[in-house]
Amino acid sequence: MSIKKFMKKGVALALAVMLLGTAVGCGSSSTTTSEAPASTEQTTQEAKTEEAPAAPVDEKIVIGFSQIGAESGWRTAETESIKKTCEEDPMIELKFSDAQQKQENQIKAIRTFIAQGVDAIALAPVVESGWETVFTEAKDAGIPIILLDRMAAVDESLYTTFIGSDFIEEGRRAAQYVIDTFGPDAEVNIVELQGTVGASAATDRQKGFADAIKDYSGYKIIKSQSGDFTRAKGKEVMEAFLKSDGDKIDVLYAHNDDMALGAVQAIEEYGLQPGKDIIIVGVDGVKDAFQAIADGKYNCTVECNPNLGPQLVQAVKDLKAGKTLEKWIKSDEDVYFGQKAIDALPTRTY
Ligand code: GZL
Repeated sequence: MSIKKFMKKGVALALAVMLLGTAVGCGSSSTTTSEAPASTEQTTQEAKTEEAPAAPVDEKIVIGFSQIGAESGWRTAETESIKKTCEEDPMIELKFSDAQQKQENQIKAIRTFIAQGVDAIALAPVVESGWETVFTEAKDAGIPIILLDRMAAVDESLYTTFIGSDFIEEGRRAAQYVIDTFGPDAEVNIVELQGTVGASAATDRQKGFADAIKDYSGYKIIKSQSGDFTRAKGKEVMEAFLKSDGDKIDVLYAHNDDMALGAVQAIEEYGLQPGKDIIIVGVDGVKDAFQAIADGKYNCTVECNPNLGPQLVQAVKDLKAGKTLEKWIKSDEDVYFGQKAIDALPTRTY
């Protein structure tokens, strides 16, 4: 049931309760004032029976969630967080759709959710563009859209809130690790594995990193290409980088750990030592990156929190309760390298 319909039903019920309550209230005010107060429990019980029945508690909140796919460990962790949070909450029903990395599948899923009259639509938009029409359809149907972990390039009026990270800051943090490692006056050749072309996580991580190194003339990005956020593609693209620039490469900056971990394999097969001959910085904070740091094959991971289930469910409940949400519900994150990463490894959840 959409929130709009629920609100109408709720209003009708409230009116009924008021009319009923008034009728009962008129009768009861004479009886309750005349009777000696019973025990608290009994009074409470009497008070309850005099009130109209509460709204039915079995009204589940239905969330339609269009997930991008399962391209990385981070993505899988996000899916698990959302499914687990919903499964554990008796007030929530989750309708889940896996788009297999295709925007057209996400658009189809959104239209299905609209037809089903869900209370809210959650979407991790695979790319930023192409959402205007279907978001307008959801708005016309009175169904709020909650963006998860990536942004959509639409007017703010077409979505309720964005729950996710500051990707520009993540890119900046990755660059800061490199600057702290080599020093501001060093000559540093960097190769960059970009995420999915058109995804806000890729666009902004690239921007944040580039902005942070622009004042250091010795820092040069000598190659930059998309590895589509996957290990396989990250390995393939790194093989090409090594073929063209092998011994010139000082640093690999990857928009996610999965691509960087694929690149670690390529670097080893090429005959260099990942983490030593080539310094490696990724984003996400997946457990395998922490393990690679502990193994001396990786240097730094900038955390990006995928555990958005609790924030999503809370946001939908707040919406249903008529609350106004912040336009951006930002995730708190950290940067891990060296002994700090090794110490955190046993506690990592994804
Ligand atoms: C970030 C998310 C990105 C991750 C990747 O919020 O969109 O997509 O960094 C994932 O691992 O593929």
